[in-house]
Amino acid sequence: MSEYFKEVSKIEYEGPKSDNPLSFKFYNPDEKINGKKMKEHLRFAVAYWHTFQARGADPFGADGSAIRPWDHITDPMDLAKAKVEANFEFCEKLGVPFFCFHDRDIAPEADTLKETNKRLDEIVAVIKDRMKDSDVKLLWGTTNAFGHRRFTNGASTSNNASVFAYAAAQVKKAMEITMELGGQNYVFWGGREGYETLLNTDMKLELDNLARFLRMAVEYRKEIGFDGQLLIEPKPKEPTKHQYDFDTATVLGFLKENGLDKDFKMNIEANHATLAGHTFQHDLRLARINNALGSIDANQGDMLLGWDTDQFPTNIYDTTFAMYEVIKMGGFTKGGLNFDAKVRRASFEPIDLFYGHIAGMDAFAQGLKIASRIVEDDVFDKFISERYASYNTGIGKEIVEGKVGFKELEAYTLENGEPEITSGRQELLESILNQYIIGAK
Ligand code: XUL
Ligand code: CO
Repeated sequence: MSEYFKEVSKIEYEGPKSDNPLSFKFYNPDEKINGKKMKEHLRFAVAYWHTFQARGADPFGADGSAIRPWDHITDPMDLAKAKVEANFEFCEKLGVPFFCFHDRDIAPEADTLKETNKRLDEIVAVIKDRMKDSDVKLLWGTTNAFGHRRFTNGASTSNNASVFAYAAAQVKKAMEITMELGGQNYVFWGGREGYETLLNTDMKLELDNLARFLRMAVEYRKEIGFDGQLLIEPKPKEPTKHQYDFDTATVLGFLKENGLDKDFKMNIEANHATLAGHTFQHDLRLARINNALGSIDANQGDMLLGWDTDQFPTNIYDTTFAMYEVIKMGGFTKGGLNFDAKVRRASFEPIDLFYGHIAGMDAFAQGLKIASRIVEDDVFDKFISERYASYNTGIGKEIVEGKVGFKELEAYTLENGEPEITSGRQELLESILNQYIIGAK
């Protein structure tokens, strides 16, 4: 077995004051937070595509800048096998318990679907074999039905029925291998499921076909007995101008409209939420209160740029708010925190892959610690319940219980006159939050 990251040994927790860049400052996997180990709260995953496939390319440098320890391997299948080894070594050295992949990340596409599936089987066998002596597991699998030119006009929302069929065949196989590898979830990210112009688009048919496609996936999941969660990952734009799975609210409505809301949960990505004009926490909250928060793609965007920069998450406010939602939903069941994040083009050395993940893991460990103190002290929830106390008694209670209508409310208002309103205290709450963020509380 080859070792790809020779300069790195197992990353250990050394505490907040350590100067060792290859150590955790805050992520202490076995430390208990509210009776549960950090590693069980956080359930980190490495994204195969960013870590083992991405080359630091951009529209002005398509060749990429990355230097990788497998660059000397030229045969595509040998390279795919090398990346399996590199993945397990990387996850084990970081102590990351999961990884995630698209079908085309783990095995290169061949000339025919039959040949491509054969290649997948060969690599799946290698992964399965390696899993035997490793604790590293598969968090989720997905399909790349957006990269190949056949998907230029979409996959399940393509104008071409044969493309719809191709995508279905691909999801079928990807779901099978996800199940074979013990994957705990299967993700649908829309890829090119959207459109550029209504001058050439039958929007109604495309949306109906998307629902038909998801229904087929639900049926096939049942048929093969896959017990992983099915997740939809919303994103508002990029690659298409109008992505159908715009944000959590849109997806929830779509699922309800099509009777699919019991079958799917959400995989919320930070950078996708912000591209939709929401905060990360907004989408997490909306999913949580609808019992639909399945898993998280942990990254962050650049607020000055309008595209999906997929940076490693280092913003402690965001990781705190995210872990607040996770704690409030009672923790992940099958989901986790997948680093759908890539190192910058200028961070081209293999070691940067470690620095990126360490930064993200430490930021989420801090977020977890801070959020759990906030939950424990009941700071904001207490304020919120007092703020809405008028709905607990009197007319408020009657509104909530559906006992009054417009006529009764008019009579109430005529009798009681002008309502007394209260301050929202936003600035006070923000400064209390800062006390938690800096660790004073
Ligand atoms: C694209 C994105 C994908 C999905 C999986 O923006 O986030 O990598 O997470 O297809
Ligand atoms: Co993602």
